[in-house]
Amino acid sequence: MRLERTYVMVKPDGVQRGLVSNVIARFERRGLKVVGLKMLQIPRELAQEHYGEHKGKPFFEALVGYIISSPVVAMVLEGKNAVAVARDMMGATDPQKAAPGTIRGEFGLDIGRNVVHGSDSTTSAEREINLFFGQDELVEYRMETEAWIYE
Ligand code: D4T
Repeated sequence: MRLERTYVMVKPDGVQRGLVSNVIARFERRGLKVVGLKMLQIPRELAQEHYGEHKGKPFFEALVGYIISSPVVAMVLEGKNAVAVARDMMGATDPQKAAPGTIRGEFGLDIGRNVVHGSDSTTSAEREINLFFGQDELVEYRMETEAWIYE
């Protein structure tokens, strides 16, 4: 049985600050399986599509400018309840409100530099995975640790 998938991205500030390995390590340690992984510089059109729901909001242009300003690391993670689990691990959108121990709660101070992105629903996850990854870039494989992560 294939478990839930989510789209996660280390944003430009996370890459520039050398936090990529730390962020990925947290998800791996939790038991989420990396099934897609790549670095890219997001084209403006893709950024506008990704953040389409925020079009027209006062922070939209700054948000798009920030996300295309430097490379990001995009990944697809798979696991039981992956969408909610990854969001919980990231903490609140505003790092000032993110709980200590979460990614944003440890690494961020400003909502416009919040280090990571994670899909907020399974519907968004499917949309975002298809925006950033081709089917040939995603892998299906079994990890021997699965029996020790899941009952
Ligand atoms: P992302 O999509 O980046 O993972 O963030 P969230 O899912 O946690 O939060 P969101 O969609 O509400 O916001 C998207 C993105 O916009 C930035 N932002 C948001 C901002 O700069 N100013 C704001 O007032 C808000 C609400 C931060 C995350």
